Amino acid sequence: MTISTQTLAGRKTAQTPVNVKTWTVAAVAELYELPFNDLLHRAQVAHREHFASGEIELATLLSIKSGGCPEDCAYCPQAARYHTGVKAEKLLPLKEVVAAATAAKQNGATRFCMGAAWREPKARDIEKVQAMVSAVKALGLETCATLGMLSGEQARELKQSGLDYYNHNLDTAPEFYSKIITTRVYQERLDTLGHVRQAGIKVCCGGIVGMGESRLQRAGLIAQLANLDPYPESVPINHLVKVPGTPLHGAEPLDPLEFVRTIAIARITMPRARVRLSAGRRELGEAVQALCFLAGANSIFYGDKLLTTGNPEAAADRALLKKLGLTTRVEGAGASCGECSMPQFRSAPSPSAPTA
Ligand code: SAM
Ligand code: DTB
Ligand code: SF4
Repeated sequence: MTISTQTLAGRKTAQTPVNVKTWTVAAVAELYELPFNDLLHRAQVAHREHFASGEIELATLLSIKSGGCPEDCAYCPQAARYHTGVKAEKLLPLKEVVAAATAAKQNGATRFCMGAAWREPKARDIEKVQAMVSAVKALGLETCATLGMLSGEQARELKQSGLDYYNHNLDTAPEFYSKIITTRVYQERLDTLGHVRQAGIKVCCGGIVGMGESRLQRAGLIAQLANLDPYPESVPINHLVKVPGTPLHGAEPLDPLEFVRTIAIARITMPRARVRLSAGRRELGEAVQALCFLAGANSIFYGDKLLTTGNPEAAADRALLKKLGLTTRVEGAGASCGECSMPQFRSAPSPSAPTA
């Protein structure tokens, strides 16, 4: 367990988090019951203690292998068994990945996430992804991959090639999980997270809200994440994107303020984590996203596409960040300014920058 001892004006740097307490589901559920303003105030205090509150990380996603997945995740447009119009493609060639990462960097992203629609990668896949990770890292970007379940050996191989983060979500509470996925069990997800952590790769782990789960089950997901020891460095909170053809296409709408509450509770329970406002931003609109930033979200996927679904246009995101007076992380993975230990920031990328 790593504990950051560096402080600056009372702020700790955002390093590998440490669990200072265990969260019961009941304690998380109590946070959901707080008056909205009190909840957001607590989230703001937690956020400002550990981060510059107006600083947002821009990460760009690329689907390096789309569609044809054998799994049955009820939300996912890439599962072969659902008729969603997503075609099964081969792994992208290295040069296409490098071109996309180069464009992402030019557009102001500092983190590049490569996603593959696999249950788990094969040995030959890992070799190819290793080459992609090394090449993206050489551009000066932080690297992240999400490839499905990993063995300990595969995690170590990815670490050797320079992988900074591995994204593998718990997705929902253990009690609700079997309603969403039957082709792999919760424990297999925890095992992969253990392999990633053991290999020394930073953990990016979160879930999806709005799949028909109860508030208590949302609390159950957050408690699971917050009790990982240490809790993840990076926590994507996805709002379900309802894709025609998937079993969850007709899911009941979620009150957007319940989504904001979930962001705030992720911030309070995992104060040093980068809380990522992930899928579903197009549907949330500007006002709800602004509330999410107020609630402690400090990372977004930036670029016109997520993996297979849409994301706000990069120009619209730049305009939103500017309107809210938010700044973005500069290149150089957590680089400090030289005079202090806080990471460097800049104004929202220039509107004249090319779009992704
Ligand atoms: N196949 C790998 C896996 O499942 O771990 C990696 C890719 S998978 C698309 C990554 C994550 O995207 C999922 O765990 C889920 O949380 C999120 N996701 C997928 N489809 C989504 C949707 N329709 N709405 C919101 N989040 C979604
Ligand atoms: C995560 O939690 N959300 C991102 C990232 N990790 C890989 C993926 C969202 C996918 C949304 C559906 C799609 O575009 O296919
Ligand atoms: Fe496959 Fe991942 Fe989609 Fe599940 S979420 S169907 S494992 S691509």
